[in-house]
Amino acid sequence: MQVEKYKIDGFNNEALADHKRRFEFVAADVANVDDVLAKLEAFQIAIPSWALGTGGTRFGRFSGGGEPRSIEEKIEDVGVLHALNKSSGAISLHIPWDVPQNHQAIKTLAAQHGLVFDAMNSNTFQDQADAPESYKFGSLQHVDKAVRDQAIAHNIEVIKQGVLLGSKSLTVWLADGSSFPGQLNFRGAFERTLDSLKQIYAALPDDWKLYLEYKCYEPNFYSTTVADWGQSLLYVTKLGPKAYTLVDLGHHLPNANIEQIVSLLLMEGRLAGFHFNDSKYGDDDLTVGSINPYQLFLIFNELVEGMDARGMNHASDLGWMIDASHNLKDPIEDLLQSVQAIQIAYAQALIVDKAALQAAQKVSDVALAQEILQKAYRTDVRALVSEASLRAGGAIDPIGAYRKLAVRENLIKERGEKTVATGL
Ligand code: RM4
Ligand code: MN
Ligand code: MN
Repeated sequence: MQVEKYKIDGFNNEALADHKRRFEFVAADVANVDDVLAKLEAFQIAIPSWALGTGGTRFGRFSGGGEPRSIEEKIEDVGVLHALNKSSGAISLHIPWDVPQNHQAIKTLAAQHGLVFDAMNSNTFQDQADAPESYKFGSLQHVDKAVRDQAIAHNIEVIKQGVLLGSKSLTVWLADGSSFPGQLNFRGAFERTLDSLKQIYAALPDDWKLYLEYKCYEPNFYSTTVADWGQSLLYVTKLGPKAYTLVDLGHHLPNANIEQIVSLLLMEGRLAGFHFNDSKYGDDDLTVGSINPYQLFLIFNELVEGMDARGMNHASDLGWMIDASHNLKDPIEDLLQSVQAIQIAYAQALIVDKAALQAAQKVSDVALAQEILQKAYRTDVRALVSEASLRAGGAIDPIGAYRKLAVRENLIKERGEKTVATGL
């Protein structure tokens, strides 16, 4: 299904007067408002193909109605998101959950919805029915060369699929590690993993990047072979200039200072980009901004500051992706909320008075520095985000429009009440 522009316009007309009043109120206080709006309009956040169905936990899965049954329907759902917010212009595929059969047809369909293909994700954390080797004891780290070779070949196959779709990056997340002390020789596991990664890296086209994600625990509970940003950085430094460290917000130990990690990775030119989500306890994959929006703002503050220091393009020089799964909510509504939370944090970071902050830092005026950051954080920038969406042809209030236009009801009519998407 497609959300027609005239329907969005109709919805916007009703909300326009109220929106204008709120927009003018906040815009009056923002010196660089046109610059902020242009940056917000340019900023696109990729949607992972596995987030469009209702995610499960290890205890169960409660599928919702009208879930996409195929890669084509997943593209349509991202198309719905993008039509409403004009900021979800890319899709990130997980192989083998979503394997395209006809790449040209898939590319054309995506283009019809204004979408491109973002990073490709390999999967060596689940066994596939037709695969001879098992990943029970790891993939790229495995002691058995036959298993490593299978995992390497899979990653190279994912690159090939991505080339056909116009993607430019491969994200490698490894479940590899150990669950009990003594199970693994850490140095041996590192060396085997590095060797496997080198073989994958060698298959990367010149204009591709390899994103190496880290995660402190789970599914292994004692050690993870790419456990933290230091370990990821060690691998990518040894691999070469096309390898970068990917930060997934949920992959840290509690209370980690993620904004500092981001700042230093950027300084070293090794930050790949993000998997956005939020969490309370572990890798909870909750809606972005639902638990700790202040942390998200602080991360964006470092991103904007660090990218500007290196003269980087905010929209295109890093990979931006949501990595969340929705156990309770309508996945499309949840993704709309996540994208909006990212835009809010980004807009707030853009309106930080950087000159004043630097001046306060120079004289160690701690209280003033805090005031400057919190002034931006406490500004209600939602009308700026709405204005950017409106100017780009999207909805003033994407979730309101989604509900008013009864998109889910229509999807259920089209696809049925009992459909199950591939994914987690
Ligand atoms: C992992 C990690 C990966 C994602 C899988 C589904 O925890 O975040 O990026 O692909 O989950
Ligand atoms: Mn992730
Ligand atoms: Mn994760």
